[in-house]
Amino acid sequence: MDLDAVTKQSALHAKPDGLTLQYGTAGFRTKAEHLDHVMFRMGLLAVLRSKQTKSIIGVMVTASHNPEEDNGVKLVDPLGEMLAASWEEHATSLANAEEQHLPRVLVDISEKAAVDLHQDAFVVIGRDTRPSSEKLSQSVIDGVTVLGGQFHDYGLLTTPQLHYMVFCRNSKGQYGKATAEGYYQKLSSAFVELTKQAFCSGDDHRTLKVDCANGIGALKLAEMKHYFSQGLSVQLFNDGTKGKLNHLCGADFVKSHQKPPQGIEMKANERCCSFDGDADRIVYYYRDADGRFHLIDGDKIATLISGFLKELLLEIGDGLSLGVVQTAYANGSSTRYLEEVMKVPVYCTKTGVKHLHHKAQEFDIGVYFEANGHGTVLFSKAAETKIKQLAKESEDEKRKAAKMLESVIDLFNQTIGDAISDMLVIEAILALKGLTVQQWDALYTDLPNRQLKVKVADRQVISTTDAERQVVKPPGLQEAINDLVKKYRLSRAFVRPSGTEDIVRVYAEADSQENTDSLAYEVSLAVFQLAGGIGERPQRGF
Ligand code: NG1
Ligand code: ZN
Repeated sequence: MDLDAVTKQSALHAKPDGLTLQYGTAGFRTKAEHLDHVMFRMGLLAVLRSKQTKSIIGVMVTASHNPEEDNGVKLVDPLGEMLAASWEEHATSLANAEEQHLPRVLVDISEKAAVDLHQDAFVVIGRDTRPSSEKLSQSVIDGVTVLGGQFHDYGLLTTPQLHYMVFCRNSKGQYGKATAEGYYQKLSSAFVELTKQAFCSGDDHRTLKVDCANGIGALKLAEMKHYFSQGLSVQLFNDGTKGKLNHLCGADFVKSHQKPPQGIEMKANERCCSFDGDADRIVYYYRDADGRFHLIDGDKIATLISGFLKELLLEIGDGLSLGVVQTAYANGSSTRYLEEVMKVPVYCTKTGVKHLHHKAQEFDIGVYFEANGHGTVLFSKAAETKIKQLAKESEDEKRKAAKMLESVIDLFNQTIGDAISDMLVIEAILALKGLTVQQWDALYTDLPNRQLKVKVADRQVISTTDAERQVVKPPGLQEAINDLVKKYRLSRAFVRPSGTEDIVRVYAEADSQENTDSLAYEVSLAVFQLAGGIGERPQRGF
């Protein structure tokens, strides 16, 4: 390592004094103007990680569903997964090192992680459409090159596309071709194959309106839609030509406000969906004949997909295990429906896809979705081999099911939740089963629910257990929540410190929206009083 060169270059990407950041569930994320040094340093770190794993590493510049002024950065590990937990600590210490300590911290990390500094390094870089992203990704490149790493800059990509590129390159093309075209071809040919047998009842089934959150999803879907135009026609809204990224639109807005985005025309019973700013989340929705808005969130997506997979697994009858992984934010009705009606085992993990992903890997087929629409399906190597074998050899009905499963494997981006691949899987299932959006929605009725935020002086005063469903600290808070929950029917509430914002999140559900809102308000007040609330007291009414 040429530490003198690092010091010199680093001065051009100097760290503002006193700023400390944490590599959290979504990497580093804050206002774009505070991120230049972090980007440079993540370029350095990516080189070390690449040398250590003797593989290609990805760096994605995005702040996903957060406001346009924010930005962020995440590293992608060799198989397209999120950065290993032990390296999150290295990321944090490197990002927070004062200028003069930077060389020492680099040496420390190399020693601790036994990095072979003579190894070559290669880093691939992608970015979203934020105005700040281009410059910030240049800072990543500066970091990569000063440590002698090679790189390929893909420019604009969705987050899942970058994960795909990393995996393709490290699997030497076995997973697919590491180009945008390779991605489009892989997904759309699996979609076309899967929907071959669909009974198409008129145009209604085959058009979908997509709110692209004024983000990267619009550019990529516009490029891709010609590849599957026979099976599905997508109409893009909020394509970034006018509006601001994630502003009054996108999956996060629709899910948290439980209302349609601006900038999309919705006729009664039309199927619509929203992506988030980097296209790794998706939610569906429609307006009924009475004008009422219906949200179909990640829980109902997981239900549709796991129901379909369960049927195919019964058909092939090979004893492959299927499990669904959710978080505490999953609507209680979805958990009940999955367990009691569909008889699918359901597990709850902490918030953050890395936890869900990890748990899902315990099954032959693991379906995981956060309620906010971030999720995918993972197939174990053993399941994949078995399915591919059955698709070749077994008798007719079995073979048909195995072939469909084979397409599903290709259609899901196996590395991370991907709005585009989720969308294509959902559209294929709806077409194959001849389901309308209303019929899908009617699988179960969501319990009314509400999410609120409370500002506290230090959100770390709250600690939780039982996959974040119970508070252990501060004393008295869980008892207070228990007493409030007892006042309502079908009720549930929990609180946890956010991993991405400086707030505490409150979640409540109950038998009516009015009761849910009261419960959410009362729990917020308990948090404010018992966990050091600051600023304005929570108010009743929304
Ligand atoms: P935090 O801020 O820790 O609640 C949010 C989402 C997560 C996940 C991360 C990463 C909710 C309630 N929380 O985390 O599910 O998506 O952002 O983007 O939706
Ligand atoms: Zn996202």
